[in-house]
Amino acid sequence: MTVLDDLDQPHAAAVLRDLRRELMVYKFAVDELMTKLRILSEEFDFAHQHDPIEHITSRVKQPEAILRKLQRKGHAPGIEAIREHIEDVAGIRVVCPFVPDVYMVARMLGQQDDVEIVRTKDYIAEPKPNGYRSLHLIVRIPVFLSDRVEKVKVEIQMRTIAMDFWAAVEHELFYKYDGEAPDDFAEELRAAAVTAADLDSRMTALHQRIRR
Ligand code: 0O2
Repeated sequence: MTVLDDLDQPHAAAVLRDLRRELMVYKFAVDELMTKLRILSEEFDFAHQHDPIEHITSRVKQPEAILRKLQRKGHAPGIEAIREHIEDVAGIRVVCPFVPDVYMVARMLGQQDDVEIVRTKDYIAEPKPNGYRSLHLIVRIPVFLSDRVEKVKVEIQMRTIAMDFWAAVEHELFYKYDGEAPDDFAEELRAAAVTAADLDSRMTALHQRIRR
């Protein structure tokens, strides 16, 4: 249920069309950041014979999903409310081979003049109670339009391949169970997250041995 359900079909379509137009800047912000990340990946690989990025994905949230989230958080619909309260309209996921790569890529990105780090949540240093690990950055970058410059927030989730595997499977399992998972699930998932963290440590140790 969103505000759209209270409107007749032509009005709902008009609201969605306006919203899609306003949301274009989020796509441009994602495009800019994807280019920055690809440059870091390629240039670092050339200079150091190691690519710190395994792969990158991105998405811009659908207008209906944004309106639902806004409503869930108790805010009236509108672009201003979206800008202020929804920080993951634009999302990028950076998957790295090793844990040190995650922090290095985050640092290299944060050092760029036009990238402002608004907030960092380090779920690698402090995993969530269910075992979820990732480094989350909310960044703000300028998008240069034909008649103005807009500062746009993007959520960047950074994690290793092992963390990504765990998060993807956990999401799939809970989606299937619609949040009503059997009791022993939580403990199993936490244990699997510890195994993934152990795998990360062992792979990083091997990588460091080879580099030496
Ligand atoms: P989706 O469908 O991936 O976008 P917010 O809810 O964004 O207002 P919060 O709760 O502080 O604020 O956000 P947080 O903790 O930074 O997490 C936001 C996103 O991280 C989630 O987005 C997920 O993508 C991911 N995430 C966080 N915790 C977990 C977890 O336990 N398991 C998995 N698989 N992913 C997680 P959304 O909007 O929930 O979902």
